[in-house]
Amino acid sequence: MTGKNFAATGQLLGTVVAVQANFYRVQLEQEDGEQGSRGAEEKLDLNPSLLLCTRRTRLKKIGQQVMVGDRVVVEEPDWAGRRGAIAEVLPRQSELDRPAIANVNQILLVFAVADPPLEPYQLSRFLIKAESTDLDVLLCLNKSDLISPPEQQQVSDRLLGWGYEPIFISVKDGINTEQAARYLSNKITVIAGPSGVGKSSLINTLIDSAKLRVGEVSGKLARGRHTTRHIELFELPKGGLLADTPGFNQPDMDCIPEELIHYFPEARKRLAVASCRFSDCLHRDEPECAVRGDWERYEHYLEFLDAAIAHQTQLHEQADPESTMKLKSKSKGKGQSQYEPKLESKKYRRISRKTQLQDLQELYRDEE
Ligand SMILES: Nc1nc2c(ncn2[C@@H]2O[C@H](COP(=O)(O)OP(=O)(O)O)[C@@H](O)[C@H]2O)c(=O)[nH]1
Ligand SMILES: [Mg+2]
Ligand SMILES: [Zn+2]
Repeated sequence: MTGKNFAATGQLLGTVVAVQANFYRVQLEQEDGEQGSRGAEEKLDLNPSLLLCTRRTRLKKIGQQVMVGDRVVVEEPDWAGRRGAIAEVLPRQSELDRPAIANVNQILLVFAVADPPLEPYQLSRFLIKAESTDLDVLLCLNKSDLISPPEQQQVSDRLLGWGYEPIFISVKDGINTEQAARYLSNKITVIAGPSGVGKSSLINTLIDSAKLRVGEVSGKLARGRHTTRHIELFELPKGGLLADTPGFNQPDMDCIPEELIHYFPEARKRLAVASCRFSDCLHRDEPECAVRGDWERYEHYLEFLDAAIAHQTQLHEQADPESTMKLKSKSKGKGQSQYEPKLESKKYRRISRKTQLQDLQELYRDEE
């Protein structure tokens, strides 16, 4: 237990909750090993267990980065000036890329049932992106005050078919927000979803000190590709940390094409009881495929697969712009292994030639 470590070694342990230039804000752990939880009326700036820290030169020399979410050992605390130095970064349990946060336990996806309207395709994209992180995915549907109970039931049934059990909440009317909060305690959670669905409102309800601006279109301004986004973890009153992600608005389909299928719970269910004839099946028009079939999001799968393949192909072309030429002139003499990236994208291309059939299938579907 952390409390014992604290007593035995005299080490100060904490979690990096924000990075500002070369400074790290570190929330120290209480002696019982829990994150500090204090009265809601106490502002974060007055929090005595929050230290502004630098990174020890030794860490810089070994190239040890410090991320938001990292658990760190703090040395030489200056309690009056509330300063310290990060001497060590504990091994990470997980590492998210965008947003860059370590040790995240789960993703809380927030959508609204109305205003903005619930867009199945957009929701699907966010779900796939969330699933691709390998973290637990929690789905909250906000603004439930705007729809009737039968409408809510309809949405619920539909998403159950996708393999999800959403929590319907209303931040405005305080419906189920306590229930949602219980899922967050003592975990690091990243909140994601399109703008306007009530993410900032939810965070403000859960954490008084957060005071995020509601109705702010921060997403639009912060979406620029090279803008570094400020990431901050907010401490939940009952323990646990929560991060907003203004930059998570339009998830890219940058996953590995073969892995995409595993991000669909419906397909996972099918693959648990049957296998495709070919181990490298992409579940399009291959014979004896266990996945292809009559499930709602199969169309989404096909579209996302095309996007993922396009992304992969582009990556390989960037890595080796003259690959087509090289492959032609050298493939006779030398071993093929060095052209693997090229061959891989060629593999996808060969399959995607069959998209004609797929286009037909889509036409049929459109006509139905
Ligand atoms: N009707 C209704 N409106 C809400 C609810 N929660 C938030 N809103 C409104 O939705 C708008 C966007 O909220 P905001 O928290 O800024 O969304 P964000 O962009 O996801 O952070 C604001 O005008 C909020 O007042 C809710 O439960 N019901
Ligand atoms: Mg917001
Ligand atoms: Zn298959």
